[in-house]
Amino acid sequence: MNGFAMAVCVNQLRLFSVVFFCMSNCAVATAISVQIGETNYEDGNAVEPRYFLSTEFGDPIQLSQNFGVDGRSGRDFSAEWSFRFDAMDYIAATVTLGIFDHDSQAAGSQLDYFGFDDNDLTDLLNVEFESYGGRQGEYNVYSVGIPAYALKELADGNTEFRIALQGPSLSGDALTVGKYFFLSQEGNAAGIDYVLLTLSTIPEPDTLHLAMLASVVFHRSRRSVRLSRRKHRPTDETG
Ligand SMILES: [Ca+2]
Ligand SMILES: [Ca+2]
Ligand SMILES: [Ca+2]
Repeated sequence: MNGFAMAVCVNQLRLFSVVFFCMSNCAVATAISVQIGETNYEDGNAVEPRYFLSTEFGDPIQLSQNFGVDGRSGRDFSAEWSFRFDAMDYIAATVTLGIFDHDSQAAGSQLDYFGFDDNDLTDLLNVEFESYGGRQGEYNVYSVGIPAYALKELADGNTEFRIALQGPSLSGDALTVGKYFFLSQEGNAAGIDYVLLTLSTIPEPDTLHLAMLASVVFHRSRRSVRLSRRKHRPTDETG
C-alpha cells in the first residue's frame, strides 16, 4: 500500500470511529411505565380496611383481588393482573406494588407466591417484605427488579402477574406489631392500591440521525481524498 492509499485508509477509519461513537450515543435508553390503579396512599400510612375499600371503589386493580380475612377461619389475600405494553426487547424492568395489611412483621413469611408467567419472584419480594414495613394495617410500597433471565418473557408485551399471601397475620392497633396468630392455616387479609411496571429499552438510532451521519461520512471522505492527493502530488521544482 502506497502512502496515498494508507492516508485515505487512516482517515476513513477515523471517520467510521466517529460514526460508531455517534450511533452509540444516539441510542439513549428510554423508559416505559404501565400502572394499574390510582395511587391513593403514601408509604408508611395506617389504613383502615373500610376506608381502603371506599377509596379503591372503581379502581381497576380492585377487580382482581380476593381481599381475604385475618385470623382464625380467615382467608388469604390473592390477586391477579395483566400488564399490556409495546412488544419489543427490554434490557431492564421493575415491578412495584402498594399494599396494606400484609402483616410481614408477624413471624415467618407472609408471602406464599409472587411472580409472572412462569417466573417465580417470591423470594425477591419476600426479602423486601421482611426488610421493613408490614405492621398492623400499614401501607407500604415495594419494588422488585425483574431478573435478567426473565426479561425475554416481556418481549411479547403481555405479562400475567399473581400474588398470594399466607398467615400468620397481625391484629391489634394500627402501626403496631400487635399480637399475631401462630397457626399457618390462619388467614392473612390485605389490599393492593396500585401496581406499576417500569421497562427500559434501547431504541434504534432514528432515520434522521443516520441520514446526517451518512452525509458527514460522504463529505468528509471526499475532502480527505482531495487533501491526500494534493499532499502526494509530485511537485515541479525549478531553480
Ligand atoms: Ca414476617
Ligand atoms: Ca392482614
Ligand atoms: Ca388505588
